[in-house]
Amino acid sequence: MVQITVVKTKPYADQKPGTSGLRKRVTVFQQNQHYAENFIQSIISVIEPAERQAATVVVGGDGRFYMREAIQLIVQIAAANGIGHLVIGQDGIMSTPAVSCVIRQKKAVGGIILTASHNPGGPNGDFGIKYNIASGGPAPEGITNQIYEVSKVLQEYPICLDLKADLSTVGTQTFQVDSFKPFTVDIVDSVEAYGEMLRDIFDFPALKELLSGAKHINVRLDAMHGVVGPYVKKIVCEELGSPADSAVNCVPKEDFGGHHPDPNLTYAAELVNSMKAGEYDFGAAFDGDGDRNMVLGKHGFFVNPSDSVAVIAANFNSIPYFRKTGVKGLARSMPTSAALDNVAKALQMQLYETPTGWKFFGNLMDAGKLSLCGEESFGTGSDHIREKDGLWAVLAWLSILAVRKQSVEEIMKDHWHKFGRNFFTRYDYEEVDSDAANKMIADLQTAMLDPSFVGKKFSSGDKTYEVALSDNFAYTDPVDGSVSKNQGLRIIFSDGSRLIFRLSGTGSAGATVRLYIDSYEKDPQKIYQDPQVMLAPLVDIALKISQLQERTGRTAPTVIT
Ligand code: VG1
Ligand code: CO
Repeated sequence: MVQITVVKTKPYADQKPGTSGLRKRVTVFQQNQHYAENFIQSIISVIEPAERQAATVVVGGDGRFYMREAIQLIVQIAAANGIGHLVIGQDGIMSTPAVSCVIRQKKAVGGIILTASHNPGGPNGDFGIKYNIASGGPAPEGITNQIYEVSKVLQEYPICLDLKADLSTVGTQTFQVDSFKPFTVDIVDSVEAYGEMLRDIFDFPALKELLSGAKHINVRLDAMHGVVGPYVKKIVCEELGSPADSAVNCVPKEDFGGHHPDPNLTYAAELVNSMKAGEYDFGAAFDGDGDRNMVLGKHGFFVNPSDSVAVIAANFNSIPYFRKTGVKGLARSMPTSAALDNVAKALQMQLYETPTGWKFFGNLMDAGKLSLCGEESFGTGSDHIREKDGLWAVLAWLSILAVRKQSVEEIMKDHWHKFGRNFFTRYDYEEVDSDAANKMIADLQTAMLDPSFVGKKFSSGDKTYEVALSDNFAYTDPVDGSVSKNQGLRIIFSDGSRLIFRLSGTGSAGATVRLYIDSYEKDPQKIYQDPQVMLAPLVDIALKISQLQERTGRTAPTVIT
């Protein structure tokens, strides 16, 4: 019989979940007494006590430093709160999309994901905890607010200090916990359920032919030492026959080899460089927890994520899942370029524009209004689960290559010809002084919301843009009517070009300022231009209006996408 101890604690004021979970430096979790315990208890507190004995909760993480300790705390605290059943990935490993899949498959009440996603790891890096609900999707604001409210007043939590689960062996462990029904912990293979799901979505024989048949293409997949390594190895290499050396950095590491596990042109430079020689036809990288993807063509031809989801939408017939279910609607986050809107118009599909963060897509999917969506931040996915899904996006692209028998570059260029091109760039200024960033945004908002701002003209070089609309984006969920305000400052010019400013909700130190620029061009003479050249006047105008450089002391962004 395992005893329950009630531990006295003091609440923390800073456990408000951000865009996707609570993210802090590892040292914050380690050095503050009961910091992780408090947050875990706050999550479990939102599960109705009457439901707990019959409840299943899924637990998994991206393998980063401190994950194992956190999982043991979850086991001990869940048991002491009367949760009946946990399902945990072997060695704690489970990608974010796989957790979403397993929550749905097991009809769990929710899942806890140990990850700070694309943020660096290791003893001096970041740690994070996300909570997903029964649909498999990230907890919506209503729930994260409840978690936050509990965390601000928490005085004690129950814990089974003597309980320790063996995470390494697949199988069921049963514990007798004081006054409750037996508590069971199921350790499951990290890949199996997810792999099975993909087999139902895609045409595996066709993908196998593409990757290992007589006329196969060569791919290079970079797991960046994140969680997706075992999934790529098992599914793409073992099952679809891609050579073992086509997948690199596939062993999850606690510190991601010292890098940012962030699939963009800056942090996935190793992949970009290895693609340049032209040895590979297709390349992809994933983030720490496996929900993001970056797609590259031969010689490193870059597919912007905003274009990626538009291409998948335009070619949905290449994917058996969509042929079966049809495409019920499309969606993108507000800062994502309007490339998807053009496809929606052409195919006469409904297009939803949501705030940043995957949690806003869930209700639309549950209501049968949305099948395919994406974010500019390298997130692409569908209603097969309720998270963005890196490997799914890669198999979606490979399915299109298999059907069209064209290169990534040909498919992309053909798309721009047909639909026109949305030139898009995002500038990230990381770890800026918080006060300076907040003040810049506040002052910009004051200036932008002044009625005289609409109609103002801004020029750079020979380009002039006139403001047609400026606001702080607010979203009313069409399904439950909930309203989310302050989701980003946007300036829309009369030609449809957009400037967007927002502060990141996933950083762990200081503030990250994001500037997004989207501008449409349909002139076939201009669609192959370099986005940085095309967008230079708008960048210039954005920096002028916001005085970003003067206010933050940054002359250049940390990352350009
Ligand atoms: C960022 C991205 C957002 C994404 C979120 C979580 O949020 O902009 O599009 O959904 O990260 O992605 P923010 O608030 O920093 O801009 V993940 O892969 O880090 O869970
Ligand atoms: Co992620």
